[in-house]
Amino acid sequence: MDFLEKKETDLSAAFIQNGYIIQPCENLSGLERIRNKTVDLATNFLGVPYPTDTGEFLDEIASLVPVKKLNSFRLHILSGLMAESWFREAYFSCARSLVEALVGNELVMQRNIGLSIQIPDDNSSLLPLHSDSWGSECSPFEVVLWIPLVDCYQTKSMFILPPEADAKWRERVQEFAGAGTESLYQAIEPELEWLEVPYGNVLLFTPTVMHGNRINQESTTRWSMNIRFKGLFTPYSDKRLGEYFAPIAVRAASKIGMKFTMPGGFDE
Ligand SMILES: O=C(O)CCC(=O)C(=O)O
Ligand SMILES: [Fe+2]
Repeated sequence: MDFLEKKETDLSAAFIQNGYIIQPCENLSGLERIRNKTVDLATNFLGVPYPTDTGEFLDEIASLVPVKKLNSFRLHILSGLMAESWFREAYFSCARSLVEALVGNELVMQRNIGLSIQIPDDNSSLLPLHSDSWGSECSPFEVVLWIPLVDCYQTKSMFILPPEADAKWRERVQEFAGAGTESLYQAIEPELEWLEVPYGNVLLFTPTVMHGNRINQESTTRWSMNIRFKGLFTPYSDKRLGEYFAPIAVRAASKIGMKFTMPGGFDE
């Protein structure tokens, strides 16, 4: 039996086939609020006036931030965003129905935020080819909601190896154990996909397949955020409920069930 609605069935099939979905943001004003706050925090750090064109300001940030200051700049913005009480819900609202369709409607959300700022030609903040699920810390039930603050394409974006190719290459990874990740990357390179995600869109992907990024060879800086979600009642690995993940949507029957205790001394 499969009583999913047609729209959900189609989304599920595409997600399983491709390993990702890219679609328009479901709450553009929420996304704008996140981007404006990011720009606000960036201008505070740099001591420059708030720009008229926020997108261009982020794209051209390399002219204002030297690579050696990049990490403290990034951490300043991250902690400023995390301090905003509205941030998490706004982020989730960018793809709420998509996450509900593909993951479920009882959810936990990663407590930390990932923020990538990748300046052109900078090799200091790369995430080389990996699958989060190969280590024990990531549950294969997780999905990553990845949201760009600027147009992302080619090497300004990330790449993913579609599930079918991933399954094929996964069988062979031990052949590359000696030669290392770069040689594995070279082998899979013809089969991987660079994800084009213009500002105003969201990307949801499964971190079970190989993915990562390379040096940004485009002329402008990449800004993207990533936060993980999974079903509340899916298995937990090292990333614990309450520590790494926080519940964001718990339904009434689950609340009753989790509180329920059997009466004692009534054995009939
Ligand atoms: O943003 C990227 O380029 C990679 C992100 C990633 O690896 C992840 O979120 O698991
Ligand atoms: Fe990853």
